[in-house]
Amino acid sequence: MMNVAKDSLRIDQTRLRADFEALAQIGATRDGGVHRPALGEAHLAARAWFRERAEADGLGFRTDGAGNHSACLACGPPGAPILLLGSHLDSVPRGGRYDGALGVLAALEVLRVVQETGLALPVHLEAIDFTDEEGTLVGLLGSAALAGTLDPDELRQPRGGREVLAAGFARAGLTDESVLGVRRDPATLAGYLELHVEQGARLVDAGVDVGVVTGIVGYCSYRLTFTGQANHAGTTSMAERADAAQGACAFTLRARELVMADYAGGVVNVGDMHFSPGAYNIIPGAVALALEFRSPEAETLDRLEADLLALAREQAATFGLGLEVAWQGRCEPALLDARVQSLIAQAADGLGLSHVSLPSGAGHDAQSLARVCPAGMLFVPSVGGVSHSPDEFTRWADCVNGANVLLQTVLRWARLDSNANLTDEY
Ligand code: HGY
Ligand code: MN
Ligand code: MN
Repeated sequence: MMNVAKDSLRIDQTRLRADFEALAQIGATRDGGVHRPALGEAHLAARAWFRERAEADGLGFRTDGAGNHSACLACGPPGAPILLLGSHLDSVPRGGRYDGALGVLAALEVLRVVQETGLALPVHLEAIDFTDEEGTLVGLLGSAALAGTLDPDELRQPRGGREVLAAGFARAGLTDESVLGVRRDPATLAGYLELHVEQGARLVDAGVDVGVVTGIVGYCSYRLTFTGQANHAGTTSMAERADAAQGACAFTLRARELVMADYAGGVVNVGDMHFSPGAYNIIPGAVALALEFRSPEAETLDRLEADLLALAREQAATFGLGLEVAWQGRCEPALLDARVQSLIAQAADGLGLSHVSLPSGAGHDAQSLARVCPAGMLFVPSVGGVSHSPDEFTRWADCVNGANVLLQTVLRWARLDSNANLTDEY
């Protein structure tokens, strides 16, 4: 097929829409979102649906010891490297229907278009759904395992709790050993591409169709437990209290001040706080909080980590409290391959779509893959910039644009040379 014919190839948007609507019913919440935390029943049901679709479409299917699920198309010569396309089907608790799902479904659609047009490429294609991108358990679990960068300590003290992890592994038939054993030889990977909703408002505010992602933020998680003394809320004078809530809440407020004052481009979040014993009339003896902070640079992430832990110790001392600090994982920031960015931009140009280069403040599986192969990502606009919420919304025309850019980027990548090797002539 001539390149000009390939340039005219488009995804089947009716088929993609049918998949999108069907998938959104799995784990659907009444307010229009989805609740599919990693390796929970709804997530496993979504994976079963994905497998059914792949096999019904005549595609190959594979899964691995980390539970990653893939539709496969052997469209290259024997022994050809694999160009991975994908994202994740798990969601945050009570999240949106686009985050991750669009990328997996668009990847599946690209394989179907290549399959039905009978295109022979220098690479095989694989549409992958990575396990636990969202960090209900660990964060980027499946992609880090595949890249061989998963830290075993993150399975020993996962941010979602060891019990939750073990229950999820049991449901999915996984073990720590099976997860740690799935590393792919980078020589077998031509590269990785991911379509994702922006989860921010830059594209929609600028009226731009496509974001070409330049880099992805790094993030680190801690569980901090401020410990005081549970006591009677009525008979204990204010001066003699060892009130764990005071330390936890003062830390939360001052962490925000610190980052806003000293870390432009950094963010901090306390996403959960648990008081114990937890009653109106008991001074909290302990308060555990879930701390996450992010920066686009690894060195800045290190400094932010040191500053936040020092602040926690300071607030504990101020209120006469103990402090337990539990590291819960870290995902390194990543720059995405400039040559892949160029292919994405060319594909958008070829489709008459406007595009802009921008960094990602959200974490993505592409940051795992970027450690071992050329990786690229493209965004489509999020209306109102909302995400990790049932109100997450992307216009269907933008979803179709994103899937077509993904398809055209694959076709451009595949015509580079006989092995789809990226050259530096971009
Ligand atoms: O949390 C994130 O940044 C991503 O959505 N997992
Ligand atoms: Mn995502
Ligand atoms: Mn997400």
